[in-house]
Parts: sequence; C-alpha cells; structure tokens
Amino acid sequence: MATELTLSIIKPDATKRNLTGKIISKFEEAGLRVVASKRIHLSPAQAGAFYAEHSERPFYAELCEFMSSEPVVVQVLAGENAIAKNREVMGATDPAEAAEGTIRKEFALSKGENSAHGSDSPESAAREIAFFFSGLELVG
Ligand code: RTP
Ligand code: MG
Repeated sequence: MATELTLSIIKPDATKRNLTGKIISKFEEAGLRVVASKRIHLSPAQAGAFYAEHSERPFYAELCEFMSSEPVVVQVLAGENAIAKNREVMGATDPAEAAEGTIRKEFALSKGENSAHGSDSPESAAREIAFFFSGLELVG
C-alpha cells in the first residue's frame, strides 16, 4: 500500500500538561512519521472553521472554546494506512471506552478534552492538511 498522509492535532488539554513529546512518541512507535509540525494558538473562529462539520452538534460551542483555549500542535503524519493507524493509536473518542495503551486511554481527561484529533477519511485528511499547511511545508 502507498504511503498515506493524515492530519493530527495535539489538543489544548495535552499541550497544557506538557504531554506533546509523549504523544508524538506513540505515533512514532506505531510507525508513523512526522512530516510537518507547528505549534499554534487557534482563535475560536479558526477552531469553528476547522470543526465546521460539527456545527449543528450540541457540543460545538464547547469544542470551539476548548480548541482555542491553549496552543495546539498540528502535524502531518505519514505512513502505510496512516489515517486508520493514527485513529487506532488515539483510541475511542471517550477515554472511558478507549483501549489500553492508546493516547486517549492514557492521557484524555474527558470525551471533550481528549488530547488528540485525527482525520477520519482520505477526504477529511486532504481538507484538514490543506487547512493548516502548504505543500512546501510537507517534508518527507
Ligand atoms: P476528532 O475529530 O477530534 O479526532 O475526534 P473523533 O473523530 O474521535 O470525534 P468526533 O465525533 O469527530 O468529535 C470531535 C470532537 O468533539 C469533541 N466531542 N465532545 N462532549 C461530547 O459529547 C463530545 N463529543 C465529541 C471531542 O473533542 C471530539 O474529539
Ligand atoms: Mg472526528
């Protein structure tokens, strides 16, 4: 299978608790490679635009507020089956349901403050990577 790209965000609850390195280690241990990375502080409007697909959901306002509360680390991860692999390493959205050894099981505080984001399909990955990075910033 060809190398796939996916967009990862280390969320505010994790950057705040200085867990960036531990989370990146989980990706690298799973065979994913960081090919682009930056630390940014999203505005509520930018967080809202990124999560626009959830704009009708009851948790949307809370999600936008949370995602703009502290800096985040946005990264492009590359590897075989990177989209599915990243989501496997993250674990279920709700840490109470996440498997042992996953990022959300080990680090997430709640279903909302759950430490990491990962693209959920090739279409989302393409859109989300373009949201944060130009092609020149992807360095394999
Ligand atoms: P993500 O998009 O961040 O990778 O997470 P996901 O696919 O596992 O979950 P999704 O359904 O796309 O939800 C996006 C994010 O919204 C927050 N959320 N809060 N309080 C709640 O019931 C609730 N449900 C979702 C989480 O931060 C979730 O990751
Ligand atoms: Mg999602």
